Amino acid sequence: MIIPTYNESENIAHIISRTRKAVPDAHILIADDNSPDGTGRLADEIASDDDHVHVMHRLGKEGLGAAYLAGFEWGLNEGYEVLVEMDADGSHQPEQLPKLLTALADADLVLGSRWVEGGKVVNWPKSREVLSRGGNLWTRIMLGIPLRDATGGFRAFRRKTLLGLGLDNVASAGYCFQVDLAWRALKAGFRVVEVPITFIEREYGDSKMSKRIVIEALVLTTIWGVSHRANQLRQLVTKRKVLTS
Ligand SMILES: Nc1nc2c(ncn2[C@@H]2O[C@H](COP(=O)(O)OP(=O)(O)O)[C@@H](O)[C@H]2O)c(=O)[nH]1
Ligand SMILES: [Mg+2]
Repeated sequence: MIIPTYNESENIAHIISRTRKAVPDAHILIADDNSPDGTGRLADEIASDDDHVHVMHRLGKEGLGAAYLAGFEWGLNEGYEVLVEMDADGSHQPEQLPKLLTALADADLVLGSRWVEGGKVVNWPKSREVLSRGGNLWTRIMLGIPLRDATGGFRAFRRKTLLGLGLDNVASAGYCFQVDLAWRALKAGFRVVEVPITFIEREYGDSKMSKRIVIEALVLTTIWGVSHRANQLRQLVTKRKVLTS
């Protein structure tokens, strides 16, 4: 399980202990971007007493996407068969991970989903809900994909799925990193399944969401969508030419 952290000193110990209890066999990698609040040091202390906890110290804040890419590379090199993404702030409940892992038996990628039937958000301001629902609607329309929650970050990948996504040229950093990976999985023909989760807004620490992250997501999904549609149109025109000639 890869847990990216930036200034999560109030959450780190609790999320690790909950995760260890919920899925005792799982190994945890904390991918910390040199948090000024000492999250990395706290993680080191926990790791020194627990051989299932590992810590990756990165040089500085580079965004969620970069931290996950580094974490995936580590996990793939270590030979793990399943790699999981989860936030550190308690929004994703490790107690729900077994449900995701069960679904992975018949899937290549399982998305914890707030917006399928049975999924929920708790304590989210209306503005965040509107942003998430709107962002997902936009993504569905632009990319023509059937996913209800393509921006979420509680996910389980099979090793072969990650290896088939072409991670070398992923450049997106914020939410659209999650959209990017889900879309790549669909385009590569992998089975992507959504499982309802209850997302609980953090009690401690601050969200790192910013206007920049939202704009990045909007701009990139639009560019991807337009070029995808242009490709579809080109293929259609070529097919028609072949048929009429
Ligand atoms: N390593 C790393 N982790 C990050 C970065 N930005 C956010 N995170 C982590 O990603 C997870 C989700 O971020 P959060 O701020 O809670 O986003 P929100 O839930 O959308 O408000 C948390 O565990 C954060 O600590 C970053 O730049 N680097
Ligand atoms: Mg959060």
